[in-house]
Amino acid sequence: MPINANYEYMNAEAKFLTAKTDEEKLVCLEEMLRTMPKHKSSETLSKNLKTRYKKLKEKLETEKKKKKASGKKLGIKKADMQAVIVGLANTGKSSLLSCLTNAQSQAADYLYTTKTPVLGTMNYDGAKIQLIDMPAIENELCDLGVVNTADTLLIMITNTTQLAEIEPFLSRASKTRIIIFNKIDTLNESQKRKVYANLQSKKYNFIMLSCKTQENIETLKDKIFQSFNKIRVYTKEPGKPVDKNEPIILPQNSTVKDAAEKILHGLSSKIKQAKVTGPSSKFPNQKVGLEHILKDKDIVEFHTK
Ligand SMILES: Nc1nc2c(ncn2[C@@H]2O[C@H](COP(=O)(O)OP(=O)(O)OP(=O)(O)O)[C@@H](O)[C@H]2O)c(=O)[nH]1
Ligand SMILES: [Mg+2]
Repeated sequence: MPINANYEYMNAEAKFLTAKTDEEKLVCLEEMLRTMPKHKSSETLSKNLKTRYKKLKEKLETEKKKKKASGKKLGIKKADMQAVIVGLANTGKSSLLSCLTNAQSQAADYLYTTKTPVLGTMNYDGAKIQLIDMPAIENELCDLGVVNTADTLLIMITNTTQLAEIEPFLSRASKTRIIIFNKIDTLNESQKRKVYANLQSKKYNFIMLSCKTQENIETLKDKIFQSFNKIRVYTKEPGKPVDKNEPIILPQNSTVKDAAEKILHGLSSKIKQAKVTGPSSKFPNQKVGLEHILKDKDIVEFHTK
């Protein structure tokens, strides 16, 4: 059908036919619609082009939405206590996750091994702490949304100069930070002293360790738990042994009443007194009132009479 197409239209059509991506095709279709002759005999063509344009645009928009959603899907369900391991490539983030949790995150001696966040749970005498190993922070695969919402940042370095490189990525992230200097097995005593003095002078909350030899890993676990300002309280039924697997996690300075409320949900008024054994008690099985302030690792026995 002769539509007396002009040069511009022919050119756009040629481009359309050789376009490789949908995005390119969409641009060409736009151009064809704009330059096509507008008269009676070209109405069908115009209709066809418009339909194709609309369909292609819709397809691209759905793809875009899907991509966005997959970023959100990573959207890890946040636990009560969550810490994220961040740092430059190859510093040992994935090795640390494997040291602290049962999760296995692939570790290797090349850059950008980790491509998506990997979750693990650190069991700290029954307290479950969620740890997330992230792709290297300078890599675009690193989802800063996850980093920004974590309670505690574990900033992993193997050289103190890396801190300045990491900082720009953390402008919106948690203020609770633990600097972890890894791979101390590769340093001699004098090098270690220098690193220590440097981090100390900046008043960082820091620790120097080795994922390879496990040196100081246990101390790091203590530090991570302390960063949340929570306490573990173990409850016990009269005459039964204490269950060390399921502590109640409470904010620091919580009382016996708070602990009762957490397990009895509104029925805490039934508790008349409690017996406490542990750091907050003067002696084992000390009888205390509901306003008694608990400490980490206390064992509480509730009495309704
Ligand atoms: N000598 C020594 N090597 C370590 C230590 N921790 C990790 N490595 C090694 O360092 C390399 C990198 O470790 P990864 O755990 O993959 O590092 P990563 O930070 O997760 O790396 P990306 O995911 O690429 O950002 C591996 O070859 C590890 O075996 C350590 O304490 N000492
Ligand atoms: Mg990794």
